[in-house]
Order: sequence, then structure tokens, then C-alpha cells
Amino acid sequence: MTGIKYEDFLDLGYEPADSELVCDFYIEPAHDMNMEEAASRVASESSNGTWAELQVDGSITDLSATACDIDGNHITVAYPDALFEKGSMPQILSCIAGNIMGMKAVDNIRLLDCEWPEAIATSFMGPQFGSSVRNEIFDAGDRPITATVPKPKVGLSTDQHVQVGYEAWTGGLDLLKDDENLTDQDFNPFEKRLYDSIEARDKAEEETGEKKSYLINITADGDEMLRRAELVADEGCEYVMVDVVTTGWAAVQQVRELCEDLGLAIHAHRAMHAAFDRVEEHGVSMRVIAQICRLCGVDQLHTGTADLGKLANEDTVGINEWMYSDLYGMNDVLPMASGGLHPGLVPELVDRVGTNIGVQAGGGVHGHPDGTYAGAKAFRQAVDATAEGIDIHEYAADHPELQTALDKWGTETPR
Ligand code: CAP
Ligand code: MG
Repeated sequence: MTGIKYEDFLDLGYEPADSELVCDFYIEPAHDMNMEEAASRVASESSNGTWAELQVDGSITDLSATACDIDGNHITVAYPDALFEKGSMPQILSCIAGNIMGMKAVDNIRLLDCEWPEAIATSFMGPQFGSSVRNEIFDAGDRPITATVPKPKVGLSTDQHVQVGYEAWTGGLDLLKDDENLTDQDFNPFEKRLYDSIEARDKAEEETGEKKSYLINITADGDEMLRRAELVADEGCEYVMVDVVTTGWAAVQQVRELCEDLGLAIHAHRAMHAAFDRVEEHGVSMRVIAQICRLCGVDQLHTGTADLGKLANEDTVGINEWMYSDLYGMNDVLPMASGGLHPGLVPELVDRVGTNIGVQAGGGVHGHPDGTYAGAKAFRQAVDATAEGIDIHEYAADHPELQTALDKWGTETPR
């Protein structure tokens, strides 16, 4: 038997093995702790230690994590892959973002970044399409795909919702998107919304000659999401939308498995992410949430507007770069820029994050002085001009809907 105690989880000379999951944390030790003591406690509590010294047989320590680097308030912890259930995001997060988030040994702790070893990363399905949706579902060339959300975000009747969608699609937008809190309410029931929206979508495709699609929000309990996804596929729609944080990662993985059979792309809304990632000193970074989403297999994910929009964002550019990066051949994820966008912000947005993105505007389309159809035209005009390298003010000279939007909002960032 051997005794294991906190100090056994610290080895600053240790070099992580390629097979290990390596996590970077920011920590603020409790007042009576130094960094070494706090780091060893983080490694212990997130793997297989506890506060009391334990007498265990030797092999147990093979599952112990090692705090192997301390740099200021940053620590690196290496986790043996045998600690984890391959393919189970809940179990992995119960280790690396579980009890340690509340332990008294640290006043604050934030999981900043993970380096995923091949055996763990490839045990997940990853995205079915990723950014190829831009040209596999749409024929967007090298412009961003465009989306809008009917506003007010909830309360429209199904008929009103569908009419807004028809005007947005015929005004030139690629995607109609449900808002994050629109699911199956009495004023706009899921199934009627699905059937009527797809009917309007088909009409809009005929009229415009352009491919159109619908991000219908299937968010619900796991079984109901699977049922709704089947209905969506039966209607010939290409996507489902899921509020991935509020539904939970296990449910997202279940939906992803079914979407493989149904050939459906997954649009991930991240509502509630800011409960973890907004306070810079504590929680789980959006970078890690994006990594979780890619492994679980979403195709599109909201990652912010590089601080151009109405919501606090962190490192949109860096997160997007990671989502495009090679991960053992796994498909990438298309970033969706959304939140307070309008036509006047499109050039600066593209300047910051490029065109391999989706762009969404709700208020920035339906708040247009001439209504949704004109607002959709204006948003698409701003995207087309920017993708063609034309100044939008010049482009607006013979695109009145864009001119009206620029007259109303200029290039201001709403709050
Ligand atoms: C945007 C939005 C999206 C946010 C989510 C909203 O509407 O529909 O949910 O973009 O934030 O409800 O605010 P507007 P993020 O276009 O009218 O702002 O994309 O940062 O996850
Ligand atoms: Mg919304």
C-alpha cells in the first residue's frame, strides 16, 4: 500500500506524455495557500485525490493528475487518459471543470485551454459538415452566409413568424433562425412553425433561385429533441438549432449521433455560456466551450463579434482560429457572428474575423425603417459589397435599402 497526499500531485519537472489531456488554468490561491499548494490541490481534486491522506495500492496513482508547471497565476495540469471515459463529455468535465470550481484552496479558478490528445479527441464524432456548409448547403462562394432571427425574440404567432421568414429569405438572406428561447410555446408551436416555415422557404427558393434554410430550435429534453430532429429531417430541412449549454453536453452528443443518420447540420446557440466565461478570473473560458462544442460535433457556433456587437465577447479571433485548426482530421466549425450587428458593422467585422463565418442580425434587419424585406436586402448588400471589396458607402449609392440602414445606424455599436 502507498499513501497519497496533495504533494504527490505536484511535479514541476514532469513533462506531459502525448497521450495526456493537458489543461491550463488560471488560479488565485486562498489567502493561506501558496501556488504550489493550490496547484497540487487542483490536480488532486480533479483526478483521484482528496483532502485526507489515503492508503491505496500502487496502480491507483496511475490515474493521478500532475500539476507540472506554474507560471505566475497560471498552472498546467496533465491528466492520464485512462482517467477518462472516452467519448463522454460529461465525465471529462466532471474531472477538469467539476469540484475544483468550488474548492476553498482557490479564491478563483478558470479553465482557460485544453490540449486534447488524439485518443480522447477522436473518441468524439466531431462536426458532420463544419464550415463546408457554406458551399455544401449554400452556394456562398467566399462571402459569409447570412441569417436573421425574427424579433421580438418570442411572441410572434406562427403566421407572423413565417411571414418575417419569407420576407427575410426573399430579401436575400440564406438562413432564418429561431431565437434561443423560442421552442414550443402556445403562441408559436414547434410543429406548425416547422411545416409552415419550410413551405415558405420552398416558395422563397423558387422566387429567388437561391438556396435557403432554417435553423429551427429543437431545444428540449433529450428524447424530445430526437423526435423533433426526425420531424425536421422529414420536412427536408438541412439544420437543427440547439441551445447547447442549457440542454447539456450529453444531450448534444445524442442529437449529434442521430444527425449523422439524418444528414442534419447542427447550429449551436450558446445561451448561458456567460455564466461560466464572462468573469475573467473564474469559470470556463469560451475557448474551452468552443472546444467542447467541436468535439461534441456542432457545425456552427456563436463565438461573438470581436467586440463589435452588444454582448461582451472574449477572444473571438483566437477562438475562431482554433475552430478552423487541424484536430486529427476532425471537421472545423463555422463561427457565427451575432449580437447587435447591422449592415454598417459588416466591413469592420469581416476585417476582424474574415469571411469564413456566418453573420446574424435580428434587430439589425427587422429594425430597418422600411421593415424586414428592406432590412434583409440591406444586410445582404453590405455582405456582398464587403465580400467583393467594395466600400459599402459607395455600394449604397445604388442600393437604397443599404443607404437607409447606414443613415439610421451608421457604424455605431449598439449596447
Ligand atoms: C442576436 C440574438 C442572439 C445573440 C446571442 C439575441 O439578436 O438573437 O441570441 O447574438 O449572442 O437574442 O441577442 P440581435 P452570441 O441580432 O438582435 O442582437 O451570438 O454572442 O452568442
Ligand atoms: Mg437570440
